[in-house]
Amino acid sequence: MRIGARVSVLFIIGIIVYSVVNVSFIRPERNNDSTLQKPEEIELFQRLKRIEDEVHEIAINIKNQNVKEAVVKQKITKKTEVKKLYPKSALFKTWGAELTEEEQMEAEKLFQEFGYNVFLSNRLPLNRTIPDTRDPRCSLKIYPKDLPTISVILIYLNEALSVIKRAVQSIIDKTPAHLLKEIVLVDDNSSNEDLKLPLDKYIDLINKGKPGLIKKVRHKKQMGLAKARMSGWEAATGQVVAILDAHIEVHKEWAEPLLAQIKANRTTVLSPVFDKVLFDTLEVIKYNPAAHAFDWSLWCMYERFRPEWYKLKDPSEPGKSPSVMGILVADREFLGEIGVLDEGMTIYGGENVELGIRVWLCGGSVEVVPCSKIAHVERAHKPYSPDLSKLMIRNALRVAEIWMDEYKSNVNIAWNLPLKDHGIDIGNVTERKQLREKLKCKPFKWYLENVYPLLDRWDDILGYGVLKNDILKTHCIDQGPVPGSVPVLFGCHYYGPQRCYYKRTGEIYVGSIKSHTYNSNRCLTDPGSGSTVTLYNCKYAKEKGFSIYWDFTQGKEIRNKKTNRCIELAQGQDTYYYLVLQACTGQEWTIQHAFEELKGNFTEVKATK
Ligand SMILES: *[C@@H]1O[C@H](CO)[C@@H](O)[C@H](O)[C@H]1NC(C)=O
Ligand SMILES: *[C@@H]1O[C@H](CO)[C@@H](O)[C@H](O)[C@H]1NC(C)=O
Ligand SMILES: *[C@@H]1O[C@H](CO)[C@@H](O)[C@H](O)[C@H]1NC(C)=O
Ligand SMILES: *[C@@H]1O[C@H](CO)[C@@H](O)[C@H](O)[C@H]1NC(C)=O
Ligand SMILES: *[C@@H]1O[C@H](CO)[C@@H](O)[C@H](O)[C@H]1NC(C)=O
Ligand SMILES: [Mn+2]
Repeated sequence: MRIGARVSVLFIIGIIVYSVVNVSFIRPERNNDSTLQKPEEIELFQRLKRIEDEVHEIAINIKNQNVKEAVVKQKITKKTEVKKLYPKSALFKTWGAELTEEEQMEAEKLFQEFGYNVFLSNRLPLNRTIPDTRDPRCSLKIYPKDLPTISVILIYLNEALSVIKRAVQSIIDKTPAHLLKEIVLVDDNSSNEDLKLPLDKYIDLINKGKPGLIKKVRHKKQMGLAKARMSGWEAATGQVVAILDAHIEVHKEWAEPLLAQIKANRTTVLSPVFDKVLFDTLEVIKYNPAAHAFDWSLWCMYERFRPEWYKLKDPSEPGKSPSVMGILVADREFLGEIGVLDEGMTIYGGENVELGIRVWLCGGSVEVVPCSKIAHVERAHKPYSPDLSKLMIRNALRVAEIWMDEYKSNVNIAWNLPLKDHGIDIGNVTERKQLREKLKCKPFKWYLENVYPLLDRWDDILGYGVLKNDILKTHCIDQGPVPGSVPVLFGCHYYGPQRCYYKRTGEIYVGSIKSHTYNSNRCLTDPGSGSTVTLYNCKYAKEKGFSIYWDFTQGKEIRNKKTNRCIELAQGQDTYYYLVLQACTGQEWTIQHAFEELKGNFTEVKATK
């Protein structure tokens, strides 16, 4: 797996924050228009798409560079000297040079509304040909004849009509008719007029030829993603359900490999592999298969498969995956038996992780199926700037509370929330906890050991958050300029660059913590001479035998175990305070959140994992 695949979405979002914070050393102001509104008020799907976009942005790094199919032929007549009306618009970066001014205006307007090129979509055939991006071995596979039937559920909110039609067309064209039980369209209360009468007319037209093939479920109010998926599942009657977005086109033979896998074991929950459809040219870009996973903040991300999969040396084979990224295919009844989806999850984020964990712990498994491919349209612009993290936190805490046992505090650590009294309402979890009991699901530890061993368990963390010296409580230890390895004292802003983690081993990480065992953190180090505190990659520093272990209890000094020097503040000639290493004078430090063990009275030791 290529490097890019391991980068989490959080990281990308982090970059935005960190680059402001770190490079220029300006205290970041929180965006006023990003203040949290009530979740119901937030246009759920817009945010869903944003997150997906970011996921796919990362995943483009793992695309096969050799794919060069330009499916989309722009057959717009050449005009001389047309003024570019929107030189800054992402839509016209590589596309649309030959459009008239009128056409540009129409295309830009549609683009602003939908975030992808609806102007072009409206002009492409519904049954356009897309390149076969599968591994060549896929077309050689032979699937059983008597496969289970499939209901395809398409969830949407204010999608462009031509995009939905193309999704439906591709499903009808590329799914064997005797296997396609129905297509269920779930409209989560779109306001788009196109999706009312015009879509109904299209449905009637298709149903005339194939009675009952398309069903429509329309929510009278916006209910959110988990509920939209639930109502699709409830309306479905096929043996297998595929719950998809509506801005997709399925590839040739997409259904058979999924159905064969479920026929072999009905407890297997599957995801196809998504290709990316560029928002401007609607070209299909091939993605290679990867597992779907997450970090401790429960942002989803691509992950390498388990070693066994690589040993097969056959990338057409299904691979076990810690979770799904959103799109899922499962035996309809089995999905019901294990509780379908947690309807207590309000906004996108975490609910796919919840499903993955639940499936694994309660007797099933999750796999990514490379021979089943789906082209998925990315969205370009982000018309709003919501505080995604606020929305994520609630769901992440809910998943942690229900499923993560003694590891649930890792979610608090990842989001830098207090261990108790964080004041975030996670809804009523009684029913889901009862479900877990009823299904006799395994402990979360089993999942970490057997399903997702790459997730670092964070067993030894005793304190986390910003580190402040009693002398100057407005300032915090900060990782300092990046690139660079000199931590500094800086006005507290509480973002990633100032997050510190004190471990039972004595290490102090500075500048956020990595969720995965294959990543390394940066450790506060006493270089032995001079007064400059230094940050080293912990794995490297350990190998080299550097002095990275510190004695610390809450409200006490930070003293190096080997050199006996302390991290302290010293006043320069300019009267400013600087972070230094020196002979201990008894300066006291406080870390923002501490487990009882760090508080020094040992009345309540951190649960051992
Ligand atoms: C697409 O549909 C049109 C009209 O039904 C048909 O003539 C054409 O052959 C189809 N193209 C493909 C690639 O199936
Ligand atoms: C749902 O749709 C109806 C009719 O289009 C509209 O009046 C109502 O405001 C919508 N509700 C939400 C929450 O969008
Ligand atoms: C189906 O998969 C589950 C989970 O991996 C496994 O425990 C079970 O033994 C499998 N059943 C069959 C019939 O292979
Ligand atoms: C939570 O849900 C359970 C079962 O659905 C119910 O018995 C309980 O009263 C609820 N708790 C609260 C605080 O609403
Ligand atoms: C010791 O434990 C108690 C109870 O858990 C707690 O209130 C207190 O803050 C802890 N720390 C110290 C230094 O007493
Ligand atoms: Mn999508």
